[in-house]
Amino acid sequence: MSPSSAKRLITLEEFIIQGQNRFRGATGELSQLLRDIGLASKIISREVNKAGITNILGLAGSQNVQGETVKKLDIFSNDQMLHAFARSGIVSMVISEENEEIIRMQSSSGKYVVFMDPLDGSSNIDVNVAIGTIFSVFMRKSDSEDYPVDEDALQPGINQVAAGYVLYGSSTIMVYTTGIGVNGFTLDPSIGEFFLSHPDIKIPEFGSFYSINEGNYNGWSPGLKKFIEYCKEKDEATKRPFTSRYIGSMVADVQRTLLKGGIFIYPESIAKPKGKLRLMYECNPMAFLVEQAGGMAVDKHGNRLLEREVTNIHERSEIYMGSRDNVQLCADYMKRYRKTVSSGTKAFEPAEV
Ligand code: AHM
Ligand code: MG
Repeated sequence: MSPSSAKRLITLEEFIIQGQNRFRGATGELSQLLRDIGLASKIISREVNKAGITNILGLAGSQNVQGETVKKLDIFSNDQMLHAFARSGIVSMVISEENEEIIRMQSSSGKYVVFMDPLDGSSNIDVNVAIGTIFSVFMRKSDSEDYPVDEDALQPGINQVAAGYVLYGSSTIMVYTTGIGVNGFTLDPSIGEFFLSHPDIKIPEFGSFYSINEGNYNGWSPGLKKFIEYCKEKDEATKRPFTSRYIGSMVADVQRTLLKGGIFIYPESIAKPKGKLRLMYECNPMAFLVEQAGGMAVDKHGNRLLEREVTNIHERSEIYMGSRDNVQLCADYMKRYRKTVSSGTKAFEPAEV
């Protein structure tokens, strides 16, 4: 095979630089930030892959063979991401699932604010199930000469300038958007390089999968119950029953939904009136990705999730996201049934906590 006929592989670095060159006057700072995340995720991927063997070599909290204290993987991942953001001095604040407070970086002039869940689904580590890192990037509103203020972090999802995830699954894949489509890069661990493997991801308009924790069925709204019953009914014309798939690791469930279509739901319920997932570092970045791939993400009223006002950096939100047809149908069910019950005797209104 001549060199010219060999398939030309594009690395994450090259792709980021090509993207940057398309914008005249781009400073390259966002590109740097994405490269930093790429590097941190390679280090996390290496540790995640060692997790099983680490159990043999030393449990978290104990000392490993080099005499170092073994850290829990979610703490390790948090540290790696924070180091990455500290390195280039372009991030002024980080909000992490692992830290109650906003982390103010030394470079207070950095123009970006990053939200992250450094290792989502970490309860799945012990059973070798896929887990992931989620990130969401905003531009701060205050002047970079001043210290960043809390309001810089409290922005609606629509203001995100980049978002993505890294899935540590059967292979490690980084999927991100900067608002011009969604692209995925698979890590070749033998040379430590991410290559473009999923260019311009488009979610199917319809998919025959539904993904939700059905153990919580009794606490759902009547409309959601009806929608899930619809998914299970037999009807060849509409390809039902749909297939149920739920990993319980958001990054993995979203990755399948993006590639194969369908709907992923973590709803409000009687036990969890605001759902479980966090708006700023779980729901918003995934909503941005799915919209950029041509899909939809809404709240329980069918409103666009990215427009939700935020009052607390760690607040929770319900999420209904995926293929347009599936999400629209689910939203229609919830609206239709809400009307019926509210005009009747009893409306579903889970109590606020
Ligand atoms: P975590 O941030 O504590 O890991 O929890 C988030 C995870 C998501 O990855 C997943 O979608 C969800 O929790 C599953 O929750 P449940 O077990 O209630 O279905
Ligand atoms: Mg999480």
